[in-house]
Amino acid sequence: MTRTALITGITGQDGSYLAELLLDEGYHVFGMTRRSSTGANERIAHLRDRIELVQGDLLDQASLVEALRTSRPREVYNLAAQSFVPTSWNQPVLTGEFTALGVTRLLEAIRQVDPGIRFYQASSSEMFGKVTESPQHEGTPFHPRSPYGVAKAYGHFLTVNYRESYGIFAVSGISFNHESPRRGLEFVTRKVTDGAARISLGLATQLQLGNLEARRDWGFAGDYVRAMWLMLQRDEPRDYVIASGEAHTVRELCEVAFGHLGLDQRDHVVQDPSLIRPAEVDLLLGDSTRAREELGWEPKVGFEQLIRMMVDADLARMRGSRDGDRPDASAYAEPWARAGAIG
Ligand code: G4F
Repeated sequence: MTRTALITGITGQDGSYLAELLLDEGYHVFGMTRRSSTGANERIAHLRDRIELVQGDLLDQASLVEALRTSRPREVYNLAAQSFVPTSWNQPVLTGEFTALGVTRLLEAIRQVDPGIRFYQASSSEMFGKVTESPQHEGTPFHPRSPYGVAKAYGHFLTVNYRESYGIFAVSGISFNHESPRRGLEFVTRKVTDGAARISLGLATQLQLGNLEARRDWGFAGDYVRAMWLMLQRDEPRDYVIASGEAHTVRELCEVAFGHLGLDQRDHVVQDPSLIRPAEVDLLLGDSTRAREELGWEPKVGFEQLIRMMVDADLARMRGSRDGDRPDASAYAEPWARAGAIG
């Protein structure tokens, strides 16, 4: 029998990779989109005739019930959120509505329509925030440093609570930063790879960044969606950290990106104090031993390979390349990033 999945946030980076994976696994894939996000479908344009879109909004309970009734999924992946950390200081209430209460609305809709649905919540390493130990694992205490991190912690605990209260197969995947050529331009990896490509083509001379000493555990989004899927195939629901296990500074990221183009980042990167966050997360480094042992998951793309892939994709996009062997490079213009899209 064909399995059916519903993905919220399908127009985002992770949603598009997950949709590809589920289609490859033979799923009937539904994607939930908000009315306002229907204009930003670049990442799923190549899948449009293989997936079904249903309208729904994490702010609107009735629309979630309707989306579930229409799609009748066996699995629901909640990848939608207000996911850009700096925006969460400017729009803390809206961030809470989407990223925290949206989880309650969706789980309540599941309870109402079909409590047998398996539910994946996209939790975040931002919940660890001001870390108390390194590397961080499933038992590491949370100390979120932004309204976004606080909202994600709520979503995480609510997922655990619905599992414990109602016996729903609900799991939380605590993903560390994951990137790709489909990453929005506001996130630091893509900002750097796009900036380096621009500079190498003579389209710009400088790149303004904030904290160059922040350290992150960066992996490839295509690897991380596989872990999400594997979590819902287990006999028992359990939460997992998804991480590469390597941390690098933003400065190192710049060195790899600019170095790949034969440039020295010191000639181009400029620190802009206005980009420093009110409260920074200095270091995130994940321990994904549980996922590796119980899910048999491991990342395939390493840090330098990932950054070089992103630089090459940005370069190809700017050159107007339509290389068939670089599917990510040609398809993406920039509007969703500039618009600060949800999801
Ligand atoms: O790329 P970032 O904006 O990602 P951040 O804040 O770590 O959050 C991302 O990862 C989380 C998982 O841990 C997700 F939950 C979340 O949704 C998102 O995907 O910033 C990374 C680091 C920060 O320390 C930031 O201060 O890079 C530093 N940084 C330095 N200059 C910058 C910049 N970040 C951005 N976005 N832009 C800069 O110019």
